[in-house]
Amino acid sequence: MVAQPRPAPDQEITAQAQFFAREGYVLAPGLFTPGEVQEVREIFAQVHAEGVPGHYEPRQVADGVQNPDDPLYQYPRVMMPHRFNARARHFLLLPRVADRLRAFFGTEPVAAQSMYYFKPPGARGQALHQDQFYLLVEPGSCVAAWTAIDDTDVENGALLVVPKTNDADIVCPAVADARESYTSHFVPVPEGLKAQVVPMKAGDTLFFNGSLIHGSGPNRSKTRFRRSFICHYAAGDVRKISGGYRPLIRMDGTEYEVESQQSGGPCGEGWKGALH
Ligand SMILES: O=C(O)CCC(=O)C(=O)O
Repeated sequence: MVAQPRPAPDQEITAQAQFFAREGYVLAPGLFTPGEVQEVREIFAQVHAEGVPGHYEPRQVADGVQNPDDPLYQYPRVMMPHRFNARARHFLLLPRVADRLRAFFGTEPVAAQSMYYFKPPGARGQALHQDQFYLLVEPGSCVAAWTAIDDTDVENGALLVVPKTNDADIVCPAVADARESYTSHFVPVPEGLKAQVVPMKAGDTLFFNGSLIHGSGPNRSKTRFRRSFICHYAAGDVRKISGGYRPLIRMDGTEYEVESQQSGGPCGEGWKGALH
């Protein structure tokens, strides 16, 4: 029998929204069915096999480093798959995700970004950072929906979050340790707070606020990938966002045009935001 999505009673979503408002993140277990997880794996195995110019080019690491010994040289992330793959777009706009986002934003959401990380064995992680630094959503902030496509744990580089940093200022990042992180930006953990690992099962979705400090360590497993489908959203009254995320998409699939953000945010006018 094909597994069906678990019904989501209103109380479950209300409890998730309360936790999200307090801690800056919340786990929605089993939001994607095993069949959907398998479909997502297959979509991106095909993307990897065929490549997609401008969105997925093996042998290019995000920060532009060309090192054939780096596992990310063969398995870089896929950027904006909803722009070329109808099923990726379907998963970006999933009604189950939209229901949660409505509760978290308190209004209708719009979609800004999709990504897929393979994170193969031996791959570096992504140093602690804040998504709103890149998206520069105005007013308010963005929310991520990070869906595990494999079980994740400390060994294969599960996501790390710093609870309660959802109200933290967006800071101009320091330089990350390039041995541990393939991205160069690093936001330190504020005094008195701690980063914690969020182990997840394939199909679980972690929602988190755009100010929340989060990231991941390297995949130290010898054999296990740590694949994830990652989407970003803004509240439907958003007026500005970093240019690369436009046009936004309403959850009914129609386009929603907003202005390009001209403010450089906390790093000043030289920084105009970039896809993160
Ligand atoms: O998946 C990861 O390792 C980190 C992803 C992340 O931090 C992000 O998408 O903002």
